[in-house]
Amino acid sequence: MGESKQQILDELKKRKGEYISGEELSRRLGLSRTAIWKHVKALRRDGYCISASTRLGYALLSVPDRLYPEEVYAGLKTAWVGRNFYYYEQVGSTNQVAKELAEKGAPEGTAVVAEEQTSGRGRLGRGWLSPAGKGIWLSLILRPRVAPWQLPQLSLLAAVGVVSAITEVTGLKVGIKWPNDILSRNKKLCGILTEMRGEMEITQYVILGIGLNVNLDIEDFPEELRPCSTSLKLELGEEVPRLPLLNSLFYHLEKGYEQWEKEGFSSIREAWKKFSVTLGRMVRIEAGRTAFEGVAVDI
Ligand code: BT5
Repeated sequence: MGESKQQILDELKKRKGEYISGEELSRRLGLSRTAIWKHVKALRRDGYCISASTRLGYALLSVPDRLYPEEVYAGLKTAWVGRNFYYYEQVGSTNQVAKELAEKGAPEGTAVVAEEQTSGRGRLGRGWLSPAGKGIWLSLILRPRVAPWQLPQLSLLAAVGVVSAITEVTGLKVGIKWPNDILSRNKKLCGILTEMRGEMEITQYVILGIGLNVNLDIEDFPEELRPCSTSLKLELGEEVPRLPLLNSLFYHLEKGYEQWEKEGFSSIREAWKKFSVTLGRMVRIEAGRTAFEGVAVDI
């Protein structure tokens, strides 16, 4: 966002809901009244609801539920996750974009977010439905300093982070199905896809992809996904603002990751077990041509 436009937005935000005269804005920011009007029109196009009255001036009535970098930065509670932030209206897959950035040396904690993915990826070549403005479609670049065999722990860590953020922001009780699907009432709310590049014993980067269904309506899902998928809106019966959720997610991912690097897997393991809906149940494990059945008791 241009500097003047951002300054106008900041002034309006300081007194959200109240009118500030065009004259006062122009005096404070050293901009002409015409320039201010031009930027207000641009902000309105971005989705900011700004009332304009010749007598009273301008008032910011509401901020759009968009994951604009300026809005994300304003609520950031992290030291490094999300500080380097790439925002797109539409991409094929945020994991793909993040991978290209990681190859070019993007720092750890770089986040890629898109309002919409046109070819969102699931695991094993499956797809991920990612309609515009309805979810958090996020990829995070990590460069963990651990042995390759420890890397699968990362997706469990991510699942715990997602559950913590959902609980903090909405209070909804959700569970984790092995290894890292987040479920509510047994329906899938969030999926996680980790992709990595490593050579020999050195991991160069990991892309942590998180797809969280926030405000999808039932019609957003194709017929075949409806029985087993859900969104926060469908669970709670009301729209959930995505911005605080994304910031909370960044916070919990950073906290979990730092704890993991410092103390190892034990703390993550305990949290994961607490949220798990798999433990205590009969499970079937298929490994190639053989299969086992039994009760899952631990990880
Ligand atoms: C996953 O795969 O659950 C991992 C999904 C990761 C998506 C994120 S979004 C940001 C980042 N960028 C990407 O391109 N991907 C990541 P899997 O366990 O394979 O589940 C995929 C299956 O879930 C599909 O085959 C569908 O049956 C179902 N599915 C697809 N979209 C869904 C949705 N939005 N909600 C619930 N289920 C869905």
